[in-house]
Amino acid sequence: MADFRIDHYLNDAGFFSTMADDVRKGLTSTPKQLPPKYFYDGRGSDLFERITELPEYYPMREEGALLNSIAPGLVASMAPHEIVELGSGSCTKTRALLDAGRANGCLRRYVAFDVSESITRLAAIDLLQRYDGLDVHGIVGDFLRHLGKIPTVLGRRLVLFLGGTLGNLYRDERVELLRQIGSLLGPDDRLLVGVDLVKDVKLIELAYNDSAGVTAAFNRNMLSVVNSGLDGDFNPEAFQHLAFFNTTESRIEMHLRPSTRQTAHLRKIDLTVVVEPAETIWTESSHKFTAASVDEMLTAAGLSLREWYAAPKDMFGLALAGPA
Ligand code: AVJ
Repeated sequence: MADFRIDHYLNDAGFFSTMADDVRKGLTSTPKQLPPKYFYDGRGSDLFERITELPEYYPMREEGALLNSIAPGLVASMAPHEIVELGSGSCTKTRALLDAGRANGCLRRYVAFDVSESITRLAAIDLLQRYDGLDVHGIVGDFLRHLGKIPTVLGRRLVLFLGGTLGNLYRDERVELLRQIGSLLGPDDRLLVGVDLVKDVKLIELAYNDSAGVTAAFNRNMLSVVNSGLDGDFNPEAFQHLAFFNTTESRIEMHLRPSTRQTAHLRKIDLTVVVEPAETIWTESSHKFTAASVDEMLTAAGLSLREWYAAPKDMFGLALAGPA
């Protein structure tokens, strides 16, 4: 009988206190900012799923196609006993690897690690039904704080960090997180990281300014998340969605800009926030890479690039890394 469990490390009290600290710090600094992890409540995770289906949003499709093409070879070459996925979300792309793992007969366990409890539960139950005999272990946590909660290794391990999520972090945070992930790897274990690549700026900007307005709704939803977490009264509709490529920093920035001066009260932390039309709340940075910048970043984190896979026209990249 396959094993199934979900462990929660984001209890309400802990979630509340980190959110209280993050929001107070972010909204009292200049420029005002909020961490992108607060996009992903139930509604935000649904909106993100819808983003991945948009015609303009290429990263998910490109990564999915690339994964499908490399999965059999990758699984054959290392025959992982377990796959640990950070930021697993709905796990749909992962199925290419799970299918290959099942065909190969090596795979015993899948560990899904995500901030969203609802999506992790749904995904885990779906996988249990699809993959007879596969142990499925969900961890609801924040990968910047709870990596240590990943169960002890069961054999050869393949860690996945897909979707370009690493690009949400800044250089020092990326290197630090990669270093921590590296500490979960034995000599024969591997890490597969998905990164969006530098390309024509118009294509990148379109992916974050879709014509159906889903990305705008996703961006504004962060204010609803803050409202419900901290008993606030932001009016999300009063904010305009802004997304542009910052060439110097090689990243998409998403912001919320009020059309008129907005005053919000966050009662649970007794904070009044005034946002002027001349300023924004910076909600996300999504860094774009090159093969060379990925190689350099892995090396800085004590890892080494073992294989580089790129989608046609360098639309997206997957880096397979191992301990240096
Ligand atoms: C989940 C961080 C990879 O940066 O493309 C999508 C999030 N934000 N549209 C990305 C996102 C707006 C996404 N990542």
